[in-house]
Parts: sequence; C-alpha cells; structure tokens
Amino acid sequence: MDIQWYPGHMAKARRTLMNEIKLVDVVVEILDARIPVASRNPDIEDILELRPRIYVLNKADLAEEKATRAWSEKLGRQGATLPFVSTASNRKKAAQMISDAAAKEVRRMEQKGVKKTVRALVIGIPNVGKSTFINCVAGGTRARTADRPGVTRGKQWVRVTPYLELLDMPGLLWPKLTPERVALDLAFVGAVKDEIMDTEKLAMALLLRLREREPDCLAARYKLDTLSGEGEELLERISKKRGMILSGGRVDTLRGAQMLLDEFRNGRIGRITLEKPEETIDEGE
Ligand SMILES: Nc1nc2c(ncn2[C@@H]2O[C@H](COP(=O)(O)OP(=O)(O)OP(=O)(O)O)[C@@H](O)[C@H]2O)c(=O)[nH]1
Ligand SMILES: [Mg+2]
Repeated sequence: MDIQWYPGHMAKARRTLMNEIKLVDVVVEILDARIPVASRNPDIEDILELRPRIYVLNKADLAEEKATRAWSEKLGRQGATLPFVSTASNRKKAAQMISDAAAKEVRRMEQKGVKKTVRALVIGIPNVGKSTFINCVAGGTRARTADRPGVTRGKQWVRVTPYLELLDMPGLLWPKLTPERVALDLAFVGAVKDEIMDTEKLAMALLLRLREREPDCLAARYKLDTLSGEGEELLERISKKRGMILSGGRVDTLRGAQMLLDEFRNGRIGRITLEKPEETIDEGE
C-alpha cells in the first residue's frame, strides 16, 4: 500500500521548527510506546539534535509493559527517556524531567544573575499525544486535542509557570514513509489520516500483523476458532461475527474494518507493542 502524506502545513512546520529551535532549551520528542522506532522522525533529526532531548514513550497504557521497559532502557542510552501515560497524576514526573534537562542552562544563567524561563519544544508524529502531554504538564485544557491526526495546526506556546513554557506544534511526518512496515505501523496507530487510505486494505494488513504478533489476543477478542486464511477472509469473518451485514446479506467489511482499527487504537484487543525491542528493526532504506 502506498501511503504518501506530506501536506503543505507539514512542510511549513519544518521551516517553523528551524526558527523555533533557536528559542528553546529542551526538545521533548513524544514517541508512541507501541512503535518507538517507527514514530521517530528521521527528517528533522538534524534540527532536533541541536538541543538536549527527552524521549517520552507515550500511550504506555496501550503498550505491553515489559516491552516498554525494555525500550525505555534501550532509548535511555541515547537520552533521558520516560515511559508515560498522559494523566494528571504524572504531571510532576514530566515537569521534573524537563527541568533536569535544562538544569545546566538554568545554572549558567543563574551565575549571570538571571532567573531563566525554560522553553521546551514538544514534537512528534500526528496524534501521538503532544497536546495532551502539554495539558497534562500545564494542567487543564490549554491545547486542543482529539483522537485523530492533524488537530494542532499552528504553533502555540503554553505557559506552565513563569519559568516554564512549552511549545505545541502540529504533528510531523516525513516526505517518504518507507519501508512499508513503517508506513503501516504509523497508519495502524492513527498517525495518518484515514481519509487518504483504503480502510479495508489497512485493516487486512493489521489483521495479518496481529495474527503474527498476538494471535491469542486476536482470537480471544473476536471469538475466532481459527486464524487461518487471507486477510480478506479474516476481515469478513470478524465483520460477520459482529453482525455487520448490509441489506441484501453482503458483509459490511468497511464497517468491520473501521471497527477493527478503532478497537486496536483504543487498546481493546489488548496491550500490544508492534515493534519488539529484541528485534533488530530496519530503520529505513
Ligand atoms: N490511551 C492514551 N491515550 C492518549 C495518551 N495521550 C494522548 N492520548 C490520546 O491520543 C489522542 C491524540 O491526542 P492529541 O494530544 O490531540 O495528539 P497530538 O499529538 O497533539 O495530535 P496532532 O495535534 O493532531 O498532531 C487523543 O484522543 C488523546 O486522548 C495516553 O498516554 N494514553
Ligand atoms: Mg496537537
């Protein structure tokens, strides 16, 4: 499946990023704990590496606990890493990590007699939870959020305290999503607009992936006795089981596909990490 997604506002966001990086002290890169490698943006690495970085493995509540711990250790060798669920109870942990990352600069300014305001840039793929993370650290609903990609359209500074400000940005993808596994992973978790994809094909690909990864979760959720057959057959069987039948008796696989994707994205099929830390993951071509 060919997924190309690089609308104008993302190209603009890259340019904005080049300017904003000069104003920030810390970069908070929000990754999806279910796909920590595929959700890292290779296209802006050159910009991000200019500042100290924190990796947040967000949506850890939807990922396998053991895998998140292992990823956290692995990524921890490259920069401070925090497995995270964006809830109010985790507010302090996140704020602390940001101030730790900026501590050196804060001390440097202190020596000059200036109390520095720490500015952190929050970056990541669409729908990964950047705005939710910011709301979690700032308290309240300061940035707009929704369960679809492309919600934040322009940059927005959110003041947490007089000495901490966070910059929300639109989600960024990169011009060419390759290899196909990466493109699919991004689409499975909801980083790519569903409107530009073939929902049924995507659902079939997800079924094959889940059958390979977590056959027991898949069989249990949809009460399937067997997981044999092509993706198309599986999707039909699941849609039928859920009573998705069109007038005339044809199975409504489009509705079934949407349901499957929704259930996967909400963790209803189980806590599933698609990229396993023990595998060597091909990071691209
Ligand atoms: N389960 C779970 N859901 C989360 C978490 N963080 C965010 N979400 C959900 O993910 C969806 C997307 O959140 P946003 O904060 O709007 O994502 P964003 O990265 O700002 O998205 P764009 O602005 O569109 O790029 C929302 O439905 C959030 O409720 C988390 O830790 N766990
Ligand atoms: Mg947002």
